[in-house]
Amino acid sequence: MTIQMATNRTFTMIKPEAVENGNIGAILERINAAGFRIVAMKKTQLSADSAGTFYEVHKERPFYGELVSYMSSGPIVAAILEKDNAVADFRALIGATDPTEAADGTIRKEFAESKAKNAVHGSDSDENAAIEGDFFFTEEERS
Ligand code: IDP
Ligand code: MG
Repeated sequence: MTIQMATNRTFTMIKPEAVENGNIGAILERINAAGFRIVAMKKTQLSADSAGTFYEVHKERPFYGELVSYMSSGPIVAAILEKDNAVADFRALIGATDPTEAADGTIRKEFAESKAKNAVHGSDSDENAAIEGDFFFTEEERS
């Protein structure tokens, strides 16, 4: 029997503007090239209610309303990714929240339009990676 550690997983979304701009394939290619395995993946659209729940931790931030309406404005691709040190390595791959501050070679530097429309989501901790993956995928889909 093999025991799988949950700590080598992260969760990502390809955000509405990146889907709209036809960048799903290019972004997935970057994710694969960086050594992440796709555990689960789906294209779907969040309702305003679901986006509000997903981003509830940001409820008090001034951009919360803008974020919720943007994230429910069109289809997204949600995925659970696996790799050693997944959370930190994925944050390094996507780069800073604001693409003008993102390092060269990062996904946000290449694909993001703005600090709000920044192409991809990446979990910020192992705990949130598990919560966010559970939000989109059933236990069967995650195994
Ligand atoms: P992160 O996605 O790099 O972890 P967070 O601070 O967790 O950044 O913010 C969540 C999301 O909210 C960002 O990815 C971005 O889409 C949006 N956001 C963050 N800061 C701003 C802002 O100052 N204006 C507009 N949208 C923002
Ligand atoms: Mg965050």
